[in-house]
Amino acid sequence: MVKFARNGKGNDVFDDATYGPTFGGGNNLIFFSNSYTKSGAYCNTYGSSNFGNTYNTNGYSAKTFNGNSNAYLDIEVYAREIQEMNYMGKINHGAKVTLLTGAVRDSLLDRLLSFSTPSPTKVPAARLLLVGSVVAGKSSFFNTVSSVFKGEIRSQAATGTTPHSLTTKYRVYAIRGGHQTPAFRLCDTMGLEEDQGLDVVDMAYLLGGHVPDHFQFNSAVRITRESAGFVKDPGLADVIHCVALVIDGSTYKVMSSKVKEKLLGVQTLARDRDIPVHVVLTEVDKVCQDVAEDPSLIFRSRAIENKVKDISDAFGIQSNHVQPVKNYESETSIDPRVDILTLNALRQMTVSAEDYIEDRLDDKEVETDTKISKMNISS
Ligand SMILES: Nc1nc2c(ncn2[C@@H]2O[C@H](COP(=O)(O)OP(=O)(O)OP(=O)(O)O)[C@@H](O)[C@H]2O)c(=O)[nH]1
Ligand SMILES: [Mg+2]
Repeated sequence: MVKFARNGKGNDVFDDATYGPTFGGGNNLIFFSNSYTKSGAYCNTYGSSNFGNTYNTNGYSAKTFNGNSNAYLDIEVYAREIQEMNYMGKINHGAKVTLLTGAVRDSLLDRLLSFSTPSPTKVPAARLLLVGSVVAGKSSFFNTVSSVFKGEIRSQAATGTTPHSLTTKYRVYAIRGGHQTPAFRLCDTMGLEEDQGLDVVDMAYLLGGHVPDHFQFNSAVRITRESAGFVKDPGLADVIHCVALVIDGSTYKVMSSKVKEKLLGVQTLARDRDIPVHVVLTEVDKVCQDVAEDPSLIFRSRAIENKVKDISDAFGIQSNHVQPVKNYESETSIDPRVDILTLNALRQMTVSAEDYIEDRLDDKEVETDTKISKMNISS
């Protein structure tokens, strides 16, 4: 190995439509020129070497390297493509190289920052409800989203491992940070437990937008119309527009059947109201060691593929609505590979929320038209 110092004349390396990757302003090293021909076992690529122009070669010449010949025995050509992550949420084993890079992260972030609901005046922000068992990673998901948008690790919501839900207040979080507040809210709830915590009536009120921000949950007392701050007449802006069932992938197999029933109950309530339901599959780093080491391998992991399939079958949710994520929990700085998974999940949910809001706005227009036509008939 020899190192050539640049002499500062520029064009150290550049791309050229005819020559391909080229080193040196005086074409110190050109590998190709126009086309190549095959001659016996060799390929002549019509490259050339003219050392010493942009690099100080310390007396080495083209002859030293290749005997002044640009004939090759073997040439390998690599195409590097930056493809956006497989939005289908499917494990794509056949995918070539999925680069979970800063560029992809930035483009997803931009999309979410420019997201707006179909009617920003009537519905300023899409409300995404996080529901799941205790310790599923609901509050951590909010913290992760907040970290992604703020560009540094944040831990606004309390998280931790406790026998009963650590989150006891309903919180409707806006993601503040940077220059913009994206047009979605994450609604964090108390964890579902076997014999206490939220029940189906509480959930119906949550979905219907009757529960105010900062509402203090009480495991022993059901939410009623008399509860503090109960929103009696919620509008389209107050209701939930998309439900995310937050499921810890590492403990899903041992999830109690009662909690699972509660989750299925929430799903039924949502479906009865045509509210889209997604799954945010957390703690996938504990499901697959490879993913723990490199989160970009998430869509290549057989273990995670199986987990997505199990959950998709058990809940009857299409697999592209089951989003594996890795929450920030002990990291000290953000990682584009983790950010992309989070942003991808959010993108899926906001798209579904958008569809739901659009449908409801259409319903309202039909209602108004019907009322007007009835008034015309009666007058
Ligand atoms: N390794 C790993 N740990 C996680 C992940 N998500 C959450 N955790 C950890 O799991 C624990 C519980 O997370 P929380 O976010 O508090 O869970 P929660 O669903 O809000 O729980 P409650 O509010 O108690 O119902 C915390 O110790 C987190 O650090 C993840 O993706 N990977
Ligand atoms: Mg919590």
